[in-house]
Parts: sequence; C-alpha cells; structure tokens
Amino acid sequence: MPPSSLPGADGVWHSLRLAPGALADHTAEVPTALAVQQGRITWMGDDQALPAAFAALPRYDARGALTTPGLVDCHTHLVYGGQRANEFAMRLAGASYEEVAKAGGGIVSSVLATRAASEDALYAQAAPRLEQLLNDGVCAIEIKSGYGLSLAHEAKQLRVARRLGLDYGVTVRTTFLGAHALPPEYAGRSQDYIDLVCKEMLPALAAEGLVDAVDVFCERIAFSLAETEQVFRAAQALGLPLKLHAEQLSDMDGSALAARYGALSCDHIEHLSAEGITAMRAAGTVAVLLPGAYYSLRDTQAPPIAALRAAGVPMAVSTDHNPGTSPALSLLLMANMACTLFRLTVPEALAGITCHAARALGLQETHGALAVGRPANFVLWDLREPAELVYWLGQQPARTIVRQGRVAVDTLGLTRL
Ligand code: DI6
Ligand code: FE
Repeated sequence: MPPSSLPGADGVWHSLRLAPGALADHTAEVPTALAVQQGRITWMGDDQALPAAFAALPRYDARGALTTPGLVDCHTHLVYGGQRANEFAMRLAGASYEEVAKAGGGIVSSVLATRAASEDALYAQAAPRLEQLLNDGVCAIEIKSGYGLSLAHEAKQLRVARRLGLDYGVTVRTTFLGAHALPPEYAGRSQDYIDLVCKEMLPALAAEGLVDAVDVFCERIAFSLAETEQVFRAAQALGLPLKLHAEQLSDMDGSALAARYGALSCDHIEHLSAEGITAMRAAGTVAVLLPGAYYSLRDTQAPPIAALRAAGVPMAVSTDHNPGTSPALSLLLMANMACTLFRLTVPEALAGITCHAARALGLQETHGALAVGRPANFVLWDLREPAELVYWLGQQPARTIVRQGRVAVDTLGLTRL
C-alpha cells in the first residue's frame, strides 16, 4: 500500500517492552512508552509519567510487546531482471561460482536480463521481494546498482530503487556499483570500462541525485586494487561515501584500501587479514557479514569474527540479496545464520541488523536505534524473549511495524486506550 494511505502512528504508545540495545542513548530507566508526533519520536519515558503536553494525543496499548527499532538491511542487490536457479543446479553438480561465471553465467547473465527489462518490469519484479523483506520489520534498506553496467541501464536500476522507497515509505539508500563486473562489450578492456565508470557514469548518475554511496567488487574475477582505487578517487571527488565488496573469495587487501579512504563498510571479508582489521578499526569502518552468500556458495572460510570482536570493529549482518549467491529474503534468517555459521552472539546479531547496519549506511543518527527526535521506525513482536528474534527459522514474528511514522503492518490488533 502506498505510504500516504497508511494510518499515521501519531500518538502515545504504551506498555512497550524494549529489547536490550534498542536505545541510542543508554538511560538508567528503560522507557515503557513513547510519543510519536508528525512521524517523529517526540518523547520517551515511563507509562505513568506522561507529560501533560501529550495528554490529548491518541493512545495505543502495546500490551507488553517486545519492541525493537526498525531493522536495517544494509547490503542488497534487490533490483535485477530474471533469476539464476540454473546456476544453483550447476553448483550442486560441482561447478564453482568462478567456473559458472567463466561459462557465461554469473553476474553477466543477470546483466543481460536486467538490460532487456523495462523500468516498469524491473519494478514489478523487485516489489514483491521488497515486500518480503519489509514483512520482517525492515525500515531502511540499501539497494545497489551493478546489473546494468552502462549509464542508461544503471540509471534505470537506481530509479527503480528510488521509486520503491517512495512507494513503500521505506528509507532506501542507493549505492552505485558500476564496477561490479566487466560488461561483455568491454571484454579485454577493463581500463576503458573503469574510465567510463569514473568519468561518465558516476558523475552523470550523481548529478541526477541517484547515488548515495559508491561500491566496487574488488576480486580476482572482478576489479583489481588499482582499479578500485580509481573508482574511490572519483567518488571522493564528488563527496560520495564508499563501500567495498572485499576479500570474499581471496585476500586482495581491499579492506585496508577502503579504510584508508574512510569507507563506511567492507562487506563479505571472509579472507580479511589482521592488517585489514587494524585499518578498519582505525577508520571506524563497519564489517558487513553476509552469511547468505557464504551459505549458498558452501564456503568454508568464515570471516575472522573473533579478531573483529577483539578489535572492537562494529559488525553488521545483511541479506546481500542477489540472484547469484544469496537469494535470501529474510534478514532475521541471516541473523540466525550469523550466529550459527559465524558464531555471533545474540546481542551481536541484533546489533548487526539494527545500529551497526545503520552505521554501515551512514544512517547512525536517524536509524537503527530509538531516540527522541528520530523518525518513528519501530517493530512490535509476538515474541517473549529477544533471543527468539534469531532463534526461529523462517517465522515472520513482526506484528506491528511503524515505518517512517506510519503503521505499515498491524496484526497485533492495537487497542486504542
Ligand atoms: N558479491 C556477491 O556476492 C554478489 N556480488 C558481489 O559482488 C554476487 C552477484 C551475482 O552473482 O549476481
Ligand atoms: Fe553483494
């Protein structure tokens, strides 16, 4: 439903049971009520201590529902044409991701399907996927380009991402990933393509307001460290924040480079070195863990969680939703897999899909935690304890979702007091 036709969440929300870590500022007293006015949180406090100024607002009874900030999915490739179930079958028969790519599958096959699709067709394919993610309580999501690989087709993908954000009333951060793969027409001319990305595509897309951040796939089957740095320089010249697909299949030293450029995040990082961790810590770069890709590729090298934890590098968890390596449509399932496959603790996984994910998008002042002055994004869950958020496999336990100040879902049957 378009956000303008959803009921507003303005009012006082009573009898909330905030999950640990839900607050941006830790207070001695955990609030049990909050006020929403004009889509923003304007007060948080005790149920019994509502200031007179809010007395005239409508009141809702959450009946003790476990409450968290809206979830943040900080790494997705949500907009693309087609799907690649055939590659799943090829990999099951023994082919590696790299072999599939070399055989004409992989990212390039999604590029051909994306180029062939109209903007409306891409929108129609992406919208149900977005709806799935939103039903888990997602209130902010990153959507990358990278399946167009020409100015017109990258613009088409990014415009679809923007439209989805407006139509669904969800915060969408767009990331330009023009340096995702070499398009077929540039075979053997990698440098020419990187020049096109830096000198034509990026400036034009940024001028259209379609780019919130810039990402590169730095990998032996994609772009080199030197090519990555060229894209970083071009992005920096335009004042755009950086992210990196780093050390997924091999250690390319991409993370240290990204950290030197002050990147928001390094993502995947299965093969991250100790030097990379040190550089990320010094730069405040977030480590984005993508267990869906690790799982789908049947990878065996997990990211260096213990060392990241010891260094105090913030760890986010995301779906990496994409048709090749992570056709995942549940952020809660990814949080579960981050615990089971990567050994995150429950509090780490919850921080990974809220406050640290917000930081990976540069949204830490507005999303991923509750505070007065922020847009109202929160979720009431039909769960007794916070650990259940990561315990169930495939449940959708969100009962009431307040997204951008509107009640996007309410199956709790909120009673108005
Ligand atoms: N790393 C990934 O996991 C995805 N992109 C990337 O750079 C995979 C994209 C695909 O296979 O379509
Ligand atoms: Fe990715």
